[in-house]
Amino acid sequence: MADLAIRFPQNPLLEPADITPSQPELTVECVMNPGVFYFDNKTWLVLRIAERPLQKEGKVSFPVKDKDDRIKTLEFDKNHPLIELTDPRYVIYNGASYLSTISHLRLVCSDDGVHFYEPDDYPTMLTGLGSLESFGIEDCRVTEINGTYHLTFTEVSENGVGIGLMQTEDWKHISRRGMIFPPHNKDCAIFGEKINGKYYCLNRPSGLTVGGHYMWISASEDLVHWGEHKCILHTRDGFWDSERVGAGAPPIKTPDGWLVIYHGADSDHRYCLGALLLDLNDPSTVLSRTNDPIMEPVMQYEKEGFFGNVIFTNGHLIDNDRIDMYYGASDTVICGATFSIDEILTVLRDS
Ligand code: MAN
Repeated sequence: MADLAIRFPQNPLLEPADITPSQPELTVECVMNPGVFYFDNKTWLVLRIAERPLQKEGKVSFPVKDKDDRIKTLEFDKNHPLIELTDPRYVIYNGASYLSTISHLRLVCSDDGVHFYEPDDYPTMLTGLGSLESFGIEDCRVTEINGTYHLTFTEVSENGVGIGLMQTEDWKHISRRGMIFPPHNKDCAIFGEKINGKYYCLNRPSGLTVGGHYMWISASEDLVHWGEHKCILHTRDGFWDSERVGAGAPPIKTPDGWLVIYHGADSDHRYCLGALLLDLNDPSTVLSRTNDPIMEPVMQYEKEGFFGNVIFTNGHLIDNDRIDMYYGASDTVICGATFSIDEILTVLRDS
């Protein structure tokens, strides 16, 4: 099947050189995986900025936060016998895993959806705080429900990887609601309205021995306490989504059902996007799933970078039939693409 995405001709829209580091001693390595929302007649992105100190010859160094939320740097010899550096995203020392960069979230806005800037009159930086975010916060999804914006994002620390929640109405006062799903869980997308009186979200716990990186759905009365967990989507042997699957942005309501754009990765960590259709009244029922990706890494900026062959999305805006999707390419830059909802639904009807 052909790639259904029409990429923005201006791609990449944002790259590390466009971003001011959060601290003078850090370098921005990646600007990626933005949450997206519409507010005050503008398109806003909640960027994920990944930073580390400038790397010295023969050494590997990375930042973590201490118990007072101050950045400290850990540095090791690259050829230290206890160091493992097989994946650029991680540093393993003496059996303990760290991230090679620390991420924070940064707000930018745009009048045309293509040129983004940090507004002066808003707090634009959200950094990890406390013992559950000492390795940073990542990959924010934004769901607006009746004027309140709900931010779900990955919280990383030596305790594991879980899902945090923040809420705001005006983007000036943001309240932190803490961890809503404990480790290991990520990729949390809240539906934009109640279904049969309850809130729902997609999330992605990971089974360590039995199970896998599968998509789940959970329900809540208050968006903070979640239950009625159900596993709705497995990986598929021999397919492009054979190793992991995870929801993208909040599901899109269509006459056919809830449309979910999701990421799938294979054993080579190649990340593509596919689509799912969930029942409108019972979103734990999967009605259809695309066999082939609807978007694959093909452009140079999607194939090469900090971690190549990755298309990862967690944000979009909807305008009638058009999806304006923003995505991280190769975990390095931010790009945009449009889809037609109708075209995706046609493929789902035939799947
Ligand atoms: C994980 C997450 C994403 C990242 C991909 C590819 O799924 O950390 O943020 O984009 O891996 O590295």
